[in-house]
Amino acid sequence: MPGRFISLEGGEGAGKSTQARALAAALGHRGIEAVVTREPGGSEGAEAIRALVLQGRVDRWGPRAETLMFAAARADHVATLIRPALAAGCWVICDRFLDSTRAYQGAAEGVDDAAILALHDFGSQGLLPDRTFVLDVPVEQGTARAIGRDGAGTDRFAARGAGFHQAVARGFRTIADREPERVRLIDASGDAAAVTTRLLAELSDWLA
Ligand code: T5A
Repeated sequence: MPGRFISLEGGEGAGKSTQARALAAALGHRGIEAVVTREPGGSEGAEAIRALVLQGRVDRWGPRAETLMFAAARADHVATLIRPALAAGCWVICDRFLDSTRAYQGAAEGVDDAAILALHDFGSQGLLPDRTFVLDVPVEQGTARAIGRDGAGTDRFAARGAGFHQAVARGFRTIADREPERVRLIDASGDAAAVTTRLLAELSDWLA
């Protein structure tokens, strides 16, 4: 049986990495092997692009160049890690995927959603997660969590102002509103264990 593909999305500090690990552990207890991976990155080629796109001055790249780099990184990640893992029957939990490009480069930076989807069709043959969780926390709370983790060190996106991050959050909510079959908005406030419980409840149809 092919595996299930889950993506975790949301703004900075929403708790995606924390929940990806917790979900994999909870699935492991149920006898389900889950591979945890991330974007940008997750494969050797995509990790090389990650360094290019996240480091340096905020204005190092424009939104179109960023969109192309994220799509290229994703194409490599999908071909070399995600599809083979799913074909081997593993579940894949991906910390960010296509919807991050739609929210950051699309909603917040003005790149056309149809163009982002067309690039995804070309680069990754349109692979979509079976289920996507958007972890929703107020921007200030997410920023505080990220600062608690990173201190002053940030990447090119985290360094942008509150207005940018509010636009990203609206972008994610719009995707969740428009694609309810795939995308579920999850309250990611409160302690991490409570958020994991909410996520597992949203997977109960697959775990019964
Ligand atoms: N990007 C990415 C794009 O612009 N377009 C794209 O297509 C893609 C794929 C990637 C950057 O690239 C941009 C978006 C990003 O800006 P990254 O380094 O991979 O950056 O990091 P992010 O994915 O941004 O990770 P975040 O900083 O958003 O953090 P997470 O993973 O959401 O949060 P996490 O789990 O690390 O938690 C942060 C801190 O909060 C604590 C954790 O212990 C940690 O210290 N925490 C909680 N504290 C209290 N209550 C909870 N419930 C908590 N959950 C976690």
